[in-house]
Amino acid sequence: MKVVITGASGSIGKVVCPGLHERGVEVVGTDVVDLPSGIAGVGGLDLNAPDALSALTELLADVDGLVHLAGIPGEEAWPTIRAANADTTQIALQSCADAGVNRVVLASSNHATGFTPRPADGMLPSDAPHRPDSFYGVTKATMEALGALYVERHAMDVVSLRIGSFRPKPARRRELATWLSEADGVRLVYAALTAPSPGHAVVWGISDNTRAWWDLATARALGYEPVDDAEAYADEIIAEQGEPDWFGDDELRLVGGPFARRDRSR
Ligand code: 15L
Repeated sequence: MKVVITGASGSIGKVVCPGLHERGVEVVGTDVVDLPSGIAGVGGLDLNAPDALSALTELLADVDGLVHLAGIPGEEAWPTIRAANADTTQIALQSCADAGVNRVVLASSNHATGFTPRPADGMLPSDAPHRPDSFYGVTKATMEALGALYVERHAMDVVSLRIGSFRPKPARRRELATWLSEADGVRLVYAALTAPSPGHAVVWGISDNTRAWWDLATARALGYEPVDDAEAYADEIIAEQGEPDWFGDDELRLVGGPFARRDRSR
């Protein structure tokens, strides 16, 4: 399998590119900045440039899939984040349609649903409706909607990953539930690339965390088998920050945690 990965120099790309390569996937990385050494591909490719569509389409010849990780990973002014996250997603999907690439994995985010409260009991399904907590979250909701459109129009398979907290290790109480380990991140992207005919699947991207409340059933249905559990860090985190109140504290009770604040103007 050969895949193009946008945002190859970003925090997720730097892990996923070598991780997929180790699994036998031929990886072609792209990024607006230079690529890290060891990642093959094209640096300096700006997906907002006027020739981005043709440049990416050309790169996608003879490729089996695209993993779109490029974008800004947090809140920004609307024109900036719309261009970086929403416009580039449309370019990525249209390039795939033009090049005949039928499998796309999109790096969505939990922040597309950030104002969603924890259910009184049970798990929150991965198709929880959009309740974005930021302009960033709106661009991720848009990303998922664009994915759905291209599945309908072009019979593509698009998997949108509502990624939690992708870090080497969890550091805050919220991350006891939302952590996605680096190794599980690679497992998830690999499953999204290889699952037979998912259509448009929207799945949570977290590890097998004991304290998770986001339902991994749809991710597991793709073949994702997470191995890591943030619980390994629970004693350390709780000793430092105190016992979490999962239904009282907004940072723990709402999907988007610190992003889901009503007092933010942008
Ligand atoms: C995200 O989508 C962000 O890119 C990342 O910086 C974290 O804030 C993460 O979500 C999270 O929710 O922990």
